[in-house]
Amino acid sequence: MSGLKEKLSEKIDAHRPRTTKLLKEYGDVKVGEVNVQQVIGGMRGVKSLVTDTSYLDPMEGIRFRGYTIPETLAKLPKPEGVEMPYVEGHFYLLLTGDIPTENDVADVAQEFQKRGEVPQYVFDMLKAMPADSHPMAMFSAAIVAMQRESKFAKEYKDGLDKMKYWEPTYEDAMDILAKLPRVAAFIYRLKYKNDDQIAPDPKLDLGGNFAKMMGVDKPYDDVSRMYFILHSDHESGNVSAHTGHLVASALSDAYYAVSAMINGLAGPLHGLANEQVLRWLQDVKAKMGDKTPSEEEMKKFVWDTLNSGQVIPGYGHAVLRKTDPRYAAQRDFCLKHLKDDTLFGYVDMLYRVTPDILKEHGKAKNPWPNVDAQSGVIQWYYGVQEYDFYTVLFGVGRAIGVLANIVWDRALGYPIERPKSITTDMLEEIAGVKK
Ligand code: HAX
Repeated sequence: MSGLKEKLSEKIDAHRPRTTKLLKEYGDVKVGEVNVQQVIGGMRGVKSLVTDTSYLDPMEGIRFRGYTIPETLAKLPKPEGVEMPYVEGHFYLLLTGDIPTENDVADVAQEFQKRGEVPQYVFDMLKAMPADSHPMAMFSAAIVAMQRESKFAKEYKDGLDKMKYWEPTYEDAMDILAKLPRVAAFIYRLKYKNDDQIAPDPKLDLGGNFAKMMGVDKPYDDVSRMYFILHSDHESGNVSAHTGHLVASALSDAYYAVSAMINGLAGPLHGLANEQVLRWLQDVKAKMGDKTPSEEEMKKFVWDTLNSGQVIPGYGHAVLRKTDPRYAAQRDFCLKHLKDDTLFGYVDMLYRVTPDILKEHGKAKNPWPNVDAQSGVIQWYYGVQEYDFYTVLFGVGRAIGVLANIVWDRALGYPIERPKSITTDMLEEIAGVKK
C-alpha cells in the first residue's frame, strides 16, 4: 500500500465515528432555514453539503484544509529553485488534511508516474472528433471514454463491501489525476499545434511534466503548479464540485463524475469565464488599435457591456463578497513576472474601474474580481493564447478537489443525493400568496 493510501486509511477510520455520531445522536438538530428566495434562486446559502477539503468564507476566501492560499503556497514542499509547490503535495493535503513531507510528495509523484499512460483509444477518439469541437467537449469525452478502466465499477460489479468503496475509488482518483495532464496537453497540441505531440518525461513532477508536454518553457511549469493548486477546490456548492459529488452519489464511478463536472465547468458563468475574459479583453484591444485605453475609455467599455445586457466576465461571485484571494495570488505573480505587459495593464485598469461601476449599476452583490479575471492573462503572456483552451486547465485543477471529495464521500458512506422539489402552486401556498 502506498504511504498516501495508508495515511488516508487511518484518517478515514478516525473520521467515521464523527459522522456516525452526528447522524445517530444529533440527526434532528436544525442547521438552518430555507426561504422562498433560496428555493427559486439556485439554493444560495442553503447549508446542505458537508465538505472537509476546503471552506469558503465570503470575506476571507478559500481555505484548503484550514490553510489560506498564502499559507498553502508557503507550507507545501516545492521542487528546488521554483516558487510554487508540488501539485502532488496539494492533493496529499486535500486528501489527508496534513502537510506532506518531501518523502510523501515523492511517493505520490511515483504513483502518478506509474499510472500516467493514457490508452491509445483515447487519442484515436480525440483525433476522430470534428476539428472545431470545443476543447472542453473533447476533455469531457476523453475522460468518460476511459470509464472502462474504472476499478470501482469493476469491483462493484463483482460485489464490494460498502466499507471498502473508498479503496477502488481512491485507485480511480489516482489513475485519473495521473492521466489528466497528458490528455489536456494532447488536446492542446492536437488542436493548435498540428498534432505535433511532445512525449512526457516521467522524471518530472506533475507541473513540470505538463509544461513539457505543452511545449512551453520555464516558468510555465511554475505557472501550471500555481494554476492547478489555485483552481483545485472551492468547497462543494459550486457547479463543478457539486456536479462531481452529485453524480458520484449515485455510485457512478469517478470517470463519470469527473467528466460530468467538466461539463458544468464549461458554462460561461462558471469556469468558461476565463475564456470570456480574454475574449472581452481582446475585443477591447482590437477596438483600441495600438492605443492603450484611458480609464475613461475603459469605463465606457464596461458600461457598454452592461448596457447591452451582458455580464462583466471575471467579476462577481455567488459566495465571495471581496476580491477573490485566487485573483490576488495571481495578481502578485503578475506584478512580479509580467508587470509591464500590455494585457496585464488592461486587467489592472479593469480592477481600478469595474467595482465602482458594478456598485453604481446596482445589481451584482459582489462587485469584486474572481479567479477568472486574472488567469488567462498569465497563460497569454507565456504563449498559450488559444483562449478556448483555458477552461481545460481549470478542469485539470478542479479534478484534484473533486476527486479528493469523491474519495471521502465513499469513505463516509454519503448517500445518493436527492433534494425535494415542489411545484409553484405549492410554493405559493406555503408563502400565503393571495390569488
Ligand atoms: N456583471 C454584470 N452583472 C452581474 C455580474 C457581473 N459580473 N455579476 C452578477 N451580476 C448580476 C447578475 O446577473 C444578477 O442579475 P439579474 O438580477 O438580472 O439576474 C444580479 O447581478 C445578482 O447576481 P448575484 O447574486 O450578485 O450573483 P449570482 O450569485 O447570481 O451569480 C456569478 C454569480 C459569478 C454567476 C455572477 O457574478 C456572474 O455572472 N459573473 C460573471 C461571470 C463570471 O465571472 N463567472 C465566474 C465566477 C467564478 C467561478 O465560478 N469561476 O469558475
